[in-house]
Amino acid sequence: MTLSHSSTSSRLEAAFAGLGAGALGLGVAQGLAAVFHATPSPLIALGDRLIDLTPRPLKEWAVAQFGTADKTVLLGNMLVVTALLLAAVGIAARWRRPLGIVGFVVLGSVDALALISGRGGSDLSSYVALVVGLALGCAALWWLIGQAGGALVSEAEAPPGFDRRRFLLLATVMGGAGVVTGAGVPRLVPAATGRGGVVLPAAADPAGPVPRGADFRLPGLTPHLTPNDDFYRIDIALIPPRLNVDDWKLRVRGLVDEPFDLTYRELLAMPLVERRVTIACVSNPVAGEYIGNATWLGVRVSDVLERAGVRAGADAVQSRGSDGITIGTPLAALTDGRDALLAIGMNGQPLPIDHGFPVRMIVPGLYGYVSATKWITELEVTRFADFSAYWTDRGWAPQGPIKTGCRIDLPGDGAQAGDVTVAGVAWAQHRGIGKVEVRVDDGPWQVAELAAADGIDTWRQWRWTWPAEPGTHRLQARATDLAGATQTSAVADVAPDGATGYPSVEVHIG
Ligand SMILES: Nc1nc2c(c(=O)[nH]1)N[C@H]1C(S)=C(S)[C@@H](COP(=O)(O)O)O[C@H]1N2
Ligand SMILES: [Mo]
Repeated sequence: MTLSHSSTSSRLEAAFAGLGAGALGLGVAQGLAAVFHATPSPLIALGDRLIDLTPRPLKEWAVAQFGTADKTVLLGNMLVVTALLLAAVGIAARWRRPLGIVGFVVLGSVDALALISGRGGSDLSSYVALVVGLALGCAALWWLIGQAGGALVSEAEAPPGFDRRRFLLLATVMGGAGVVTGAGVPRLVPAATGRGGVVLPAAADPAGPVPRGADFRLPGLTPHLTPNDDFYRIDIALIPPRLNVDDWKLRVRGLVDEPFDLTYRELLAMPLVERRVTIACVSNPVAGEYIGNATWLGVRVSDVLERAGVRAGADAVQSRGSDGITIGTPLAALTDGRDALLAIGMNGQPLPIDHGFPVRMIVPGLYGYVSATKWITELEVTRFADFSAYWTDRGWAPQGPIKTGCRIDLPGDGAQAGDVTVAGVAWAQHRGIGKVEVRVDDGPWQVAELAAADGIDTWRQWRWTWPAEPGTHRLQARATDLAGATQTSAVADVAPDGATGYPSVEVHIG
């Protein structure tokens, strides 16, 4: 007796074979890349290229739709499309086995192209991981299809002894092994060599306690210090690079007398400074959430530059992150006495991986895209005329001082007529906040009470008691810096150098 086998179900088995063998190859490639510390890994190389090639309107739409989850959405879509392609290769292999190999090699070549054209060049070990994964995937597919004998190839008859369930199980185990390797190994690697082993030395120059009265501690009002887990994350890395401190070094080069490499251990041996600094993203819309305040521990960038000896004629530092980004910062902002840091600590913890472990730059007064390089690997002293940084190539301004701004956090929903607390935060990094005013329904500006100042590099809370009447009202606020300059009312979009306009909220008083 022969088992009759419909062509649709054998197509399904072939799809499973492509999926299982492909997932095995891809997973092993990802796992190997993690073991080699290869950047980028084959999958990330592809994601990075997709991010770089996304036109700005589509990117802005994605950020508006998904916020900082945009990368998770992209990764999910990539995985679904990849799975469909692998299944299609399986179906092709059902017809002619060599076609399966051709299919996998084509997919591997697309990935190799992503590695070749990648942001900062790719490690040799990235290619090795890709080739090993590809070879394994091809071998696995060849073997699997062979296991089915003619069952997948001829439409009518399965060979004696073909066990359909066993076949599907084999494909599933293969795919499962790939997923476990690809997702699991990268998580194990840094645990051995990375962040868990770091003990932060004490600061030679500590930040001191937050001044009394800097935080009104009102429920619903943004706290003065942003906990690490609540801190916004913005970067071009599909998955944050997992660097380890033993391999990390900072190359200091360019227009300097003596280029040198700095290891993590050497960095920690330099004088450590601790400062509270509020950083913000140029993509933060008026009243947006892409701003946060933390205590940073690190070494002054100027100490590192001094050791190299900056030559005359330089006006910029181009830094690189291991995700391939390049960031251009005015040399003056790194050497004019403000606390520009190569930070290793955030709120008493080693930098979280999402926020740049092991080392990032923090510069008071500048938007992140021109200053806050995470996973930093290089400082190149140069001239603005001689390079163009990642975001400058995409239409953003080469220089990005943070614009004075503020946000209204309170009142929330459900306020009742009577005395209502209106409160929020205001910032003018490295100039300091001198005044915040509020107005109701385009009435006269009312001066708000300011919380105690915590230096000029952090935001400042403010509050105002509003004798509120029932109905719907519009509240607006505006901030003025210590030099007396008030934020502009002119409405501007985030591109090319930061949004402006007064924050405005509508509130319903019961
Ligand atoms: N390596 C790297 N560093 C980076 C970026 C990036 O994409 N890659 N983005 C910058 C931008 S645009 C901002 S706003 C800040 C955000 O820092 P955070 O994610 O720690 O809040 O990091 C900056 N540093
Ligand atoms: Mo940013």
